[in-house]
Amino acid sequence: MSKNKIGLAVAQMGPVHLADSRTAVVQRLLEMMREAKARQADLVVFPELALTTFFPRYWMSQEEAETRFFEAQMPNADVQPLFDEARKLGIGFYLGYAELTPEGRPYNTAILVDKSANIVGKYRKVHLPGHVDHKPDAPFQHLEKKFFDVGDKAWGVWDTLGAKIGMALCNDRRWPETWRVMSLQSAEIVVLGYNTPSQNIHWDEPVHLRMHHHLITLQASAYQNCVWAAAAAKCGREDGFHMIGGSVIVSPTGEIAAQASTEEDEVITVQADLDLAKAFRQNVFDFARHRRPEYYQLIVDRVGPGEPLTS
Ligand code: ING
Repeated sequence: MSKNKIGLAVAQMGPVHLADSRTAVVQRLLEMMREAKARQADLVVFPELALTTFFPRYWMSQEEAETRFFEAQMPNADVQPLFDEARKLGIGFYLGYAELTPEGRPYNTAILVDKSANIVGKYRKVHLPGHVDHKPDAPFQHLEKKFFDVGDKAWGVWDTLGAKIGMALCNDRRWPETWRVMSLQSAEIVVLGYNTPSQNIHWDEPVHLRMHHHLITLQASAYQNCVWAAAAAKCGREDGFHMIGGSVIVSPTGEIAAQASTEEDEVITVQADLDLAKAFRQNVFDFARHRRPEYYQLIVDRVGPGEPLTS
């Protein structure tokens, strides 16, 4: 990492099948961590729920889900090799996993780990998509609203690894509020993992739109908030259920600086120039000079659309 640059890597994961053990998954993560380090990365971003298959696609009891797919400790014996390797290599990482707290609360969680393998930040997913009921006629379920509690705090920003880094998870990226809360905390980089099914179970959505919406969301949000965005997919066919790839590193200009081209384990890297955002922060998006929060009240006051304010 030079003065104003940070080596940014995204480690996209191909499918994790029900039969894949956490040990086998961690071996794949280790390989990509080493490759990221070999490419001078200071931080490597792994996907959401990286240690298991995307289990919210299956109907099961909360107890079964927590037993099979949640982590009661972090780190734990399965993932300790990842922390050990990070310390040995001197690289930080973002990891998404299903967290079961000591109090028994279930969250869709991500952690930010520094080069000494300390967990410096934790984020619990706020925007939970999907449903709580069983949809037996659907090709698969999307039960994040059933298996996870809504996160217990807003998006944070941590000054670590030489940059101010914010964390989000998957569906969060579709909501502009996610990004603004972090850019108002002076974030320079936003990292996130995602598992995005290519098929929509609610209506017959053209499949190309999944990738289109994924990319425009990240490009617009990076530009409008003057941040680098690094997004890691878990993708491909997990036991036959397809999820989009398209892992990407987007610059504060809104341009794609690196993008995965497979639906397998794949590392992409950029030496991210943190000064690239300066011109945008000092001009177009000089928040202090141009924003008018006194007119934004509806954004906080209303959950859904209401009556026009005009009489
Ligand atoms: N997955 C999807 C995502 O937001 C989704 C769910 C897809 C919601 C497309 C709306 C439209 O990328 C997760 N895990 O949030």
